[in-house]
Amino acid sequence: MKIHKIAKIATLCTLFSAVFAHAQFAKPEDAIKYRQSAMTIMSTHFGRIAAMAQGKVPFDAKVAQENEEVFATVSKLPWAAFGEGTDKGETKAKAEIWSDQAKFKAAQDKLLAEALKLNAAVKTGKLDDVTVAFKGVGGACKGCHDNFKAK
Ligand code: ASC
Repeated sequence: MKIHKIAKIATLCTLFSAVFAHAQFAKPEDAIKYRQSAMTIMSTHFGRIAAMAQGKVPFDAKVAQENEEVFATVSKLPWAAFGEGTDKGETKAKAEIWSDQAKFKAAQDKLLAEALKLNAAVKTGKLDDVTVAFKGVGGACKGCHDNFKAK
């Protein structure tokens, strides 16, 4: 395939994905519900790892891995649902999400980086490793909530 043709296809792919991301949700309230649902799933599965890291339930490496797997996947999802016009309604999302998008993006990247460390930690099967990574992820959750989520 000729280079210019590949470039053309790449451009079209970018355009379509941008349009698709915008058209992913029919209504702003759909986006709000979607991102809140994803956060609920994240919290549920992270919470099961947290319980082990905090010594509230016995450590089970397999259970930690299973929960991390769901957390890792779902933690990629909420961000596309913070589009323009989704700042009003049943949401605690602060205006700063849209007025300081670079900072909000950095907070997402921080979470995804910490989630990668949690992935490595659960694979070692060692509670000490999981505990360290758990704190990293928890800190990323809290940091973002402090800046971007209303009380
Ligand atoms: C959770 C959860 C959060 C974060 C946050 C970390 O399990 O539901 O929102 O951790 O409490 O400080």
